[in-house]
Amino acid sequence: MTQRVAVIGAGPSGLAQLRAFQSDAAKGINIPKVVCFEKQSNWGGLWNYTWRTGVDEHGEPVHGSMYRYLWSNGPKEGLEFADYSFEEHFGKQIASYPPRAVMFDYIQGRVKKAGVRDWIRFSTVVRNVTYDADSDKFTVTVHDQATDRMYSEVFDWVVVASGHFSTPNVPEFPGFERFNGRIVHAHDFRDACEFKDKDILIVGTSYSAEDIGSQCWKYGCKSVTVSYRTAPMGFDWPDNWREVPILQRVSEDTAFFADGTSKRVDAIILCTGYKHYFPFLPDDLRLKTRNRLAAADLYMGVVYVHNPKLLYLGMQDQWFTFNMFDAQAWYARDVIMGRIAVPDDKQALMADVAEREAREDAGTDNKYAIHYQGDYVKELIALTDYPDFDVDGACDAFVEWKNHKAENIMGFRNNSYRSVITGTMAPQHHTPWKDALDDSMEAYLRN
Ligand code: FAD
Ligand code: NA7
Repeated sequence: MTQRVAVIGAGPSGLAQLRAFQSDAAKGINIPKVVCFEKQSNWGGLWNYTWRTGVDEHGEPVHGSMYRYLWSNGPKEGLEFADYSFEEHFGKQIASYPPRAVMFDYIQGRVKKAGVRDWIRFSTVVRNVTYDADSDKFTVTVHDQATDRMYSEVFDWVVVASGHFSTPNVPEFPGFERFNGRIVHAHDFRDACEFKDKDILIVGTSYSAEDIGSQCWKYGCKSVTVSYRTAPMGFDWPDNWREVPILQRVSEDTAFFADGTSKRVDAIILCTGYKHYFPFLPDDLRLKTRNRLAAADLYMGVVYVHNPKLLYLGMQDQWFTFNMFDAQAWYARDVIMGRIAVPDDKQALMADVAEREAREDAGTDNKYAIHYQGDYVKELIALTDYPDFDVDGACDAFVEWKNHKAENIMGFRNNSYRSVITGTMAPQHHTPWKDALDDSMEAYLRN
């Protein structure tokens, strides 16, 4: 009997899984029946931009957290697919921090070439997954929104690739109920022009805080105040930026901070991160982890220790993205194909997780964290036929990127790096990021 594999989600991780199986099929190897369920009407995951917030056209929570004008927040040289370079896709080398539309086009290019679109059932939400120990099979129940029909199918393996930057973590601060302006989480932020000429308060100090604040600055907000819980970001911000300690309360129009200072603000943007949230998984299958490099309960960062026929992709916090999802997907494929044996001993699986956590916890700086995740990618690709590439070179690009940010936070995207896949140096973009208000693909590729 042909084995059946369910893949939940057709974002970069789920698409990596399809491509991994297709690359075996292209060599004439018999592969399982792979069915990918995707709740959106198109692929690309977070990169499939939507203007919608709240619920989608069917009443489902909107998956998208990306906004207009988003440019890659790290150099593309750190995420390039080893089997499909930017040069192959665009016919030339392009600058290093592509806007969202350019990235989306690149992601699509590889899977169009692989011809896997008809493996995906679009507008189909996974509602429930159960595992039956007697049959050693999963039952996956889905809702096909196009026909408004629910049905169930049985699978031997389930790969969860539903992402973890879509369900916002939304803290409440005293006075929110009477604040007169807009209070919005980063998940629902779409267009920086909304905040033109406004004084904005940002809560949080990680990627969303830095980038949404920078977007609003670029598109003409009046001032940015960033409230930190642990430590300020500490960049050399423009004159109309300020970093202040944690928000304590707000009145109708003013925010009050832990150092006794206050600021009149028009809007509050909560850049307070996301929750791993799997409403379709019961207790025995549901991953519970913080957003960290060594995700809890995943052997080799992929295999669920409490049920090794359940695999998770992309659940780690991310320096590496697309190429790490690939490394994981190729590994997951080879586990499913029986080429890689997972120890039949839960203690051994949990010991692997504990070792990864301890090694992550031993780190003290970004460089350590970058190499930690780079080493993980190397560990995985050494086990499969995913094309080997210079992972240390990609780590170097990330370290350089961090240095460029420290040098000039509003100018780091003007730098370029060398591809570790093709060896070609990226050209410098024709317009500095802060002046490039038109970030369409046509405008970006004009180099
Ligand atoms: P996702 O892209 O989230 O895709 C998951 C898919 O699963 C979605 O298509 C979703 O619709 C589907 N799905 C979810 N639940 C169900 C269900 N129940 N049934 C069916 N389908 C379901 N990474 C970078 O490399 N560079 C960047 O510049 C960058 N910027 C980012 C900016 C923002 C604002 C955010 C939030 C993330 C950013 N990332 C960036 C990281 C991002 O996580 C990855 O690039 C990538 O999108 C993760 O891929 P994924 O497939 O794991 O998850
Ligand atoms: P992150 O990286 O998880 O960061 C969350 C931030 O929110 C972080 O600075 C936290 O502060 C802060 N936070 C969380 N809860 C609170 C409360 N209650 N009060 C104040 N501050 C809080 O999420 P991002 O959205 O920035 O990034 C996620 C992905 O999106 C990332 O991979 C990018 O590619 C885009 P802390 O430092 O813990 O004190």
